[in-house]
Amino acid sequence: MKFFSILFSILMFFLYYNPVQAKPNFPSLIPNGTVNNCSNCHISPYGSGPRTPFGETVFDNLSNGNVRWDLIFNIDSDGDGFTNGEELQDPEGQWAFGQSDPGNPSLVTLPGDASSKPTTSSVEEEFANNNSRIYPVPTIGIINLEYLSNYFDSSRLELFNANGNIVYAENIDAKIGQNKWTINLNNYSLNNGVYFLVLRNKYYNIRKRIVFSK
Ligand SMILES: [Ca+2]
Repeated sequence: MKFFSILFSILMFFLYYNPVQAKPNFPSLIPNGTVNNCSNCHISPYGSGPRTPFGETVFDNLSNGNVRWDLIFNIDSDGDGFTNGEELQDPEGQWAFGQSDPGNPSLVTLPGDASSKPTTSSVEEEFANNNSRIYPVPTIGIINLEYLSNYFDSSRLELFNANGNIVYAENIDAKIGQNKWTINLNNYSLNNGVYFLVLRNKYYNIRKRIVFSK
């Protein structure tokens, strides 16, 4: 009889113990948290046990049962070169608990695992270059660069002459989605000729040829 009693207890334990449900609210406390659920904060995908570096960051920034996302979005917990916000598709930390998930869930990576990080591959570079255009060519002065970006990031816009010297440079913020920049070449006392406009950030480089003819 005692045997059955113990067996019953064990059955009840497994019936009601669901490690994923043990912390039902945690994934919803960070943007796109349900994409990778417990793996964001724990080494074990079932939650509990040792925390990932991001899990430690979260644990250190809990307030009344909520995660202070505003304090941790700009930290790179796992040291892979990308902030927690960049990995969870909210690079500017604008998301708040209760809002729908930001950005593109299919691009979410693990903020607590340095081997999981956003794509900086030739695929991303090809995407950026295939989804960008420069016009008009040739130009008498005004030049427009339009491009589609999968990521928010600070970028460097540089104009090179045919000899490879930088004749103009500017730091800009690329946003997720369509971007457009306009430059008036007449403001920089340039000679007629061929120039190259390069936009680069840590995800991709876009390189476009310009013909300037006043
Ligand atoms: Ca990171």
